[in-house]
Amino acid sequence: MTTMPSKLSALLFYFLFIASVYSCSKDTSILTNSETETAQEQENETEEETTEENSPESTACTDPLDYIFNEKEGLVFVEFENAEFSEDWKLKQDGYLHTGTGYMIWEGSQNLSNPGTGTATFKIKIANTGVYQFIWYSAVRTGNSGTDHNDTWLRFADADDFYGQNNNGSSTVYPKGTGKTPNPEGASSDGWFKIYRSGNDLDFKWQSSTFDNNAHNIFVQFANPGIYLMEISARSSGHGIDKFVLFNDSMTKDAAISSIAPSVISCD
Ligand SMILES: [Ca+2]
Repeated sequence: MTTMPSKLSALLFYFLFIASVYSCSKDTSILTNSETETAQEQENETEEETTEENSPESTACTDPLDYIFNEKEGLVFVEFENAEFSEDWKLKQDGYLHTGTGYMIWEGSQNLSNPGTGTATFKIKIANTGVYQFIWYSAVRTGNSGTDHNDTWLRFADADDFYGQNNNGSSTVYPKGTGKTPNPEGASSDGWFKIYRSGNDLDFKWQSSTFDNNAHNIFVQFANPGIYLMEISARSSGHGIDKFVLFNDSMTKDAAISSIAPSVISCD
């Protein structure tokens, strides 16, 4: 065993001590920076997760083509403008009573005999099965006659039944093209009913009738829970539609049309 001169030994010890202190100090500094970054990253991740969790519906539910209107307690209440419309349907917000973001009006050519032009589709999710009455809130916005510019085509092709019935229930009619009879007087084709409002009070009101000069109310039967398609297509120019309801016999017509909360919209 060799012995180091005491002066050299002391110098070496001093050097090692300094190196050690410097090293520790540096490690501490790195650790602190590293911890800060990690904490910042975690904070960012938390913010991102919170944002994603808070807004899945608002980010996913911006396209009207994806909208599903959810029936609740026997009622469906939809703002008519909440669908994808072809270009000749116009959204209006002028001085007529309406709710939501406005009402839609057909400004294209008339399609008095042929449904299928200027279509829009609404997906209705039914939980409570049964028969629902259909009524929309519409207005004559062209001319001064209550019998012109007062109708639009309507079809429920995948429902279990779709028919018109007079007030006392003594007459039931089915759209032409379904194979079911009898059919209404007036225009009907390929499963579509012409749905009109009548009277010379031209402003918005709740009425949906079919069968010329013999008003029949409109009913739809949904036999199973699920999503059904409601289609509209343009007939009269100048017919404005603001909203519609479907309601079953658990509520009155007055209760349905005085609803103020639209059906919850979910998405595909
Ligand atoms: Ca509306």
